[in-house]
Amino acid sequence: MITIYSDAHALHDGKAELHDGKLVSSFEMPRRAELVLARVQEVGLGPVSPPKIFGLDPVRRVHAPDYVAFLETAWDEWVAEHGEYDALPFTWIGPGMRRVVPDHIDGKLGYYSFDAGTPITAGTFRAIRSAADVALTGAELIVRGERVAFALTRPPGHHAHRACYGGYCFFNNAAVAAQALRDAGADRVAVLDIDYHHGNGTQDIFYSRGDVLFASLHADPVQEYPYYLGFSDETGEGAGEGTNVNYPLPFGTGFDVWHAALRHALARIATFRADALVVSLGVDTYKGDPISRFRLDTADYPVIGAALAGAGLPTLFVMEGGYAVEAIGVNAVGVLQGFADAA
Ligand code: SP5
Ligand code: ZN
Repeated sequence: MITIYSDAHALHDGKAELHDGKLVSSFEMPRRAELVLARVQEVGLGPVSPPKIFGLDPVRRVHAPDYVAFLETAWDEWVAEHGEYDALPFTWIGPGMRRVVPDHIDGKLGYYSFDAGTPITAGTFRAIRSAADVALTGAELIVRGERVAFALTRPPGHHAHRACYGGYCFFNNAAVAAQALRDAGADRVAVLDIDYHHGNGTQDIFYSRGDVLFASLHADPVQEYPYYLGFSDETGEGAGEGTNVNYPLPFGTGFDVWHAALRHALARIATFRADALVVSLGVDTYKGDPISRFRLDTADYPVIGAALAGAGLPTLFVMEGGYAVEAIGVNAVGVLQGFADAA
C-alpha cells in the first residue's frame, strides 16, 4: 500500500486551544503525523511518496472561493492587527444576527469558523494546501487502478464545511478526494467516517447529493463535540435523501457495539453500489485518547481494517483525528495492515 506524505504539514503548528475553559497546548500537533509515518516505515507497509501539486481548483470544488481566499490571507491580516501569535476567533454569529462578511479580521475569523480550538498560524495555509494535495494524490492512485492508498493528511479535514473551519480542520481533505474521484468518472462514491467525532463538514458538503453517500460512526452529539450535527435522523435532503447515515454512540462504547455499527454501515454502502470508498480514518476512538470517551483497544484496529477490505472497493484512507500521540502510529497503521492482510 502506497502512503502519500509531505512534511509541509509541520508548517501548521498551533500553540493553544480553548479547552475546558482554559487555553491549553494544542492536542493536534505535527508529531502525530510524524509518528504515523514512522510506524508505516517500521512495519514496511509499502512505499512512501510525496504529493503532486494540484493547486486550489479541486479544493474549490467543495469549498467556497471566498472561504479559500480568506484562509489564504487570514494570517497576514491577523499579524497586521495583533502581531505574530496564533489567530483564534472569540465571537460567532448567533441566531437573529446577520451573515455579512466583516472587514475586521476578528469578525472574519468568527464568520468563517465554529470553534476556538483551531488556531491559524504562520504556515497554516501552506500546510492545508499540501494536505489537500496529499489527498488528491491518493485519489489519483485509486483512479489509476490501485486497490488501496493511504493519504497521511495533517491537519485533519472532516469538520471543515464548505465555508467554515473548526475542529482542527480547514480544508476537508476527504471531501476534496471524494469529489476528485467523482470528477474522474466514479459514478458513486461512499465516504465512511470512523473518527470518534461526527464528520459534520463532510456531511454538510454532500447532504443534498445522491452521488456521494456519507456514513459516520461517532460519539452521540447530545454528549460530545461537535454537538450540533450528527444525529440519526439526518438522512440527507433533496437528491441526497437517504444517502446520509449517522451512527451516534454513547460515551464508553466498546468494540462489540462499535463493530456492529460498522457492519451496518458497510451493508448500507454495499446497497449504494459505490464505485470507490473514502475512509476518514480517525483513531481517537482509542481507549487512551485524551479528549475522547470510547473504549477501542489496539488489537481492534486490524479487525476494522479487515472489515473495510471486505467491502471489496477501491479504498482511499484519509487521516483524521487521534490524540493519544504515542499510540497513534500503531493504531492507524493497524487498520491499514488489517486491510492489506485481508485484501
Ligand atoms: C479531527 C478531530 O478529531 N477533531 C477533534 C476536535 C475536537 N475539539 C474539541 C474537543 C472537545 C473535547 N472536550 C473534552 C472534554 C473533556 N473534559
Ligand atoms: Zn476526532
